[in-house]
Amino acid sequence: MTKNGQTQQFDKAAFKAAVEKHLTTTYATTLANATPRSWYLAMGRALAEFTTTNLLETEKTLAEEKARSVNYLSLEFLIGRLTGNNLISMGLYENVSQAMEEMGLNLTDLLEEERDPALGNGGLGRLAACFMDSLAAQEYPAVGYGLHYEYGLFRQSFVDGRQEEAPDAWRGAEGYPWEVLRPELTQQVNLYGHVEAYTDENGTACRRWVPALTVEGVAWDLPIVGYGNKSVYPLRLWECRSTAPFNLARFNDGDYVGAQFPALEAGNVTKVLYPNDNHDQGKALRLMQQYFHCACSVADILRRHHAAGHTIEELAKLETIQLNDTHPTIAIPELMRILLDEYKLGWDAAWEIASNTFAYTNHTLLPEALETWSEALIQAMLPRHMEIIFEINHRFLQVVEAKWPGNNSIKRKLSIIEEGPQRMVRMANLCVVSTYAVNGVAALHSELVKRDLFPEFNELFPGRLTNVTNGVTPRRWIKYCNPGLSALITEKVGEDWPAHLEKIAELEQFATDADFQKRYMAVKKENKQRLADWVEENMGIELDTNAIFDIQIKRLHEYKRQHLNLLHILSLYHRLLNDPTFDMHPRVFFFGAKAAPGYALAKDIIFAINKVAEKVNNDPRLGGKLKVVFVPDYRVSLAEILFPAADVSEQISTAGKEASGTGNMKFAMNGALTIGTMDGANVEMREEVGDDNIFIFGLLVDEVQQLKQEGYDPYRYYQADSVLRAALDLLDTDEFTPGQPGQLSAIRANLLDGGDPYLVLADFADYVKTHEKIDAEYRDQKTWARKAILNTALMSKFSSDRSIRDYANNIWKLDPVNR
Ligand code: 26W
Repeated sequence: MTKNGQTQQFDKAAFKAAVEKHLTTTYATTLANATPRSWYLAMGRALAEFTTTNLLETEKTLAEEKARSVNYLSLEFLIGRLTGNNLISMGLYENVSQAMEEMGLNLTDLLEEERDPALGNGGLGRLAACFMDSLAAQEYPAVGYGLHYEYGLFRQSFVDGRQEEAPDAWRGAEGYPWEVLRPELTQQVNLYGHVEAYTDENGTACRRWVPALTVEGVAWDLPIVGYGNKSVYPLRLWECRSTAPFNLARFNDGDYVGAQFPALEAGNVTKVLYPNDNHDQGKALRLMQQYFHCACSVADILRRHHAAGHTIEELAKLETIQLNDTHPTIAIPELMRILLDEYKLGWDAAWEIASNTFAYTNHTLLPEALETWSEALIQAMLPRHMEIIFEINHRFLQVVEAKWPGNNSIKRKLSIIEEGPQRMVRMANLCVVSTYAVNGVAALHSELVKRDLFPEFNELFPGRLTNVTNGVTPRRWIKYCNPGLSALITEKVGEDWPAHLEKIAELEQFATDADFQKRYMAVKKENKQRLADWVEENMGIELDTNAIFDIQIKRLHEYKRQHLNLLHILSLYHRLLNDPTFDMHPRVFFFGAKAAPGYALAKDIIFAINKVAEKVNNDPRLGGKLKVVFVPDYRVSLAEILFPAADVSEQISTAGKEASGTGNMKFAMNGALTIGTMDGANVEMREEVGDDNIFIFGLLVDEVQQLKQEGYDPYRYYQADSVLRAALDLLDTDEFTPGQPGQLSAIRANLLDGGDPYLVLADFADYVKTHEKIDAEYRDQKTWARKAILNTALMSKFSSDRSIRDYANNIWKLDPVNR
């Protein structure tokens, strides 16, 4: 531990004194009155003193070194609890545990006092958090830019099986101990108003934005601590405050304030995270969040750039801006506006800089998730940006004309503006046109981006579209969440695997070692017990850890097919009750998932699973063979208990729909075997572990497309398969909702009469058959252990350290700066 740069100055007595000082002076608590929560807060603040100092010093070094940096712009950073993770990165876990022990406190208990900062919805936000961790661990200069939402993703509870949402005040009344306010970084952000033409002192015709409203962006920094080094990078989150008093004369003048002026207070902009995942709602307040985020971030990037002594012409050389999906796209016209209107650069000079500064990551192919904004909305809120978007499009369409002369249908397809009764701005098209690199997030996904989503762009801009396969941080997702497995790995491969995951490949030689298998499976058993204890304590359901723990945790979405999993459970239920020859190893099916509050079918699926769980868990006829557990309020801190406890990982999306998935990687690292489709990163996981060590089923992407083209008829499968029919028909009875038949019918109706858009029925039979194979193989514990070990050993490709190196080498051209 001492070789870690951040630990060397650890002075236990001074640390204990600092904790006590924060307890009394920061949190106004006496030693006698201190609660576990106040101890946790005081400890957090004492630790944050180290990281704040290192953060400022890292900033200084990077400015002095004139280092090129990446700016990661994301509307979401699903960081999870910071205290435990930062202790590991600082190399202080043992020291602090001991210090607290001496004060009569248990570190593990204190860590439970921290609320999850849930500043993201799911995969995209969690990826951003893993990437920040890997940037810092490898010392690639970086700043993460996001929003300081007052309320994170809603808290979920179940009332009679139905999802209810409650606000998530993640900071608590006392504030979050790890965040530091940076008042000197405050930015002004303009909104609404009009554009005016004027002639400058040189007689040049210029344009400028005359805004109607100004709000303030206040910066909060969270420390991203480099594992085993001295670098600390900021995750800079902007909070919107209304400037008081803002320009009342303009504010009250109807000429300035358009008819669409929203009845909202400026202070509301960063109130709450939008809870949609993969579905674009097009709400004005969301556009305002996006612009607010971009305006603050771009201004801060330029401030840093100039503070380090660089000229604006050098921007693309020293800074790159990665757009995490299209959500921060408005940063592109924002930078163009500043270059044109404030720096007075000509269009070509400005475009040269902007288009060489931005890169864009695409995270989804689902048409309903591809963002478009109405021209009218942008025109009203950001009139100058709308002009600039038109100009970008105008020039781009000339390039299209040169490549495909006279071809209007290609122009219509590629245009940034979608024509129609309501003209819309296509943010993905704007990104592809205006960035120097576009990447998908897994090999298959990136191929589909090129082949199906943007084929003409790929022809027009050869080499721009590429792939960077996602990854996850082994610090949080193995070392922190699975201490038992970590100790075992360290014993076999040495202690530096968390920073060099290639090292775990050395475990392969122990896959057939009987003693190692036993110890590996004993760790799995302990982790299953930890989960079982949580379930018993929080849900009152008793579980047997000899059962197969089969887990599906991810946002609730039709394409992710939790209802396929449900149909399988119903088929088991049916067979256990009706087929005396049917035998199965006991199994517990776990679910964790939040549904977007407006997504009715997703909520119906949650309700159905909960109702089936209620019945199944209490039905003595099943002999305890089948249990269903839907953990409420699935979040990062619960994921940390669930991943290590899994025997089977459910990755069952319709082929072509899941861009990558990252939970799939966390499960496999922790020794769960995957049942999955040939989708997203499952494809590459199969390449790594080999076909024998993963359970692949279902239609391939091309088969899905072909079946749809031929005219898919779900009834055909319903009629041909009696097990499927029985499972589906159970949904139309009152078996799970006694006295109230029809309560679960919406799911059946969607699959049969709604056309089954995600081919659940087409994949059902193969899915069931593959689960039978899992059942058989689990009974041979030695074989299972070997396969589980191989999954851990062969996952090194999926460290987010590798993903970040791919970005740094192939896209950003970024070098590490060691402190
Ligand atoms: C505008 C509404 C909206 C909100 C969120 C549209 C799209 C999103 C995200 C892009 C959805 C998302 O989280 N996508 C997931 O990104 C992960 C990280 O790359 C992938 O692993 C998942 O496959 C992908 O679904």
